[in-house]
Amino acid sequence: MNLEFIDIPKIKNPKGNIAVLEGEVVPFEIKRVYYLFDVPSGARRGGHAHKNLMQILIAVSGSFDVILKDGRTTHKVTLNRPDRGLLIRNNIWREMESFSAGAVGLVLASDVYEESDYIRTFKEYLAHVK
Ligand code: T46
Repeated sequence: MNLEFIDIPKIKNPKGNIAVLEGEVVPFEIKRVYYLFDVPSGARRGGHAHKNLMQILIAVSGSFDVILKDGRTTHKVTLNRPDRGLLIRNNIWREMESFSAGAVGLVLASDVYEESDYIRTFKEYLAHVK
C-alpha cells in the first residue's frame, strides 16, 4: 500500500490563507462532510475499515496520527497540516491516536453514513481482504 496524500491548493494572503477542495483534487463525489473535535488526550478512534467508502482526512487544526493497514503492510503518518489531505481508499483498516489538544479532523466522504459498510473487527477485515 502506498500512502496517498492530496496537496490542497491554497490561496495565500497575508491576512490568512484559504485552502480549496474542488474539482479533480477530490477523486470522488463528496456526499458527506464530518469532523472530529474535542477528542480527549489519549483517545483512540477508528479501528475499522470500509467496504466501499473512500475518504479524505485532513488535520485542519492541531495534529493526530493515522495508522493504515492493508493486511500486509502498516503505515503510520502524522497529519498536522490544513493543506494536506490523506486519501483513504476502501478496504483499508484505519486507526487514529495521539490527538493534540484542540485537534480537528475534517473528513470528506464519498457516501452517506451506512453502518453496513463498516468492518469493525480486524479478524473480519483480514478475512475480507484475503
Ligand atoms: C472513519 C474515521 C476517520 C454517524 O451516525 N454518522 C457519521 O457520519 C459518523 C462518521 C459516525 N456516526 C456514528 C457511528 C457511531 O455510533 O457516530 C458514532 C461514532 O462513530 P465511529 O466510532 O465510527 O467514529 P470514529 O471516529 O472511530 O470513525 C469515524 C468514521 O466513522 C469512520 O468512517 O473513517 O472517523
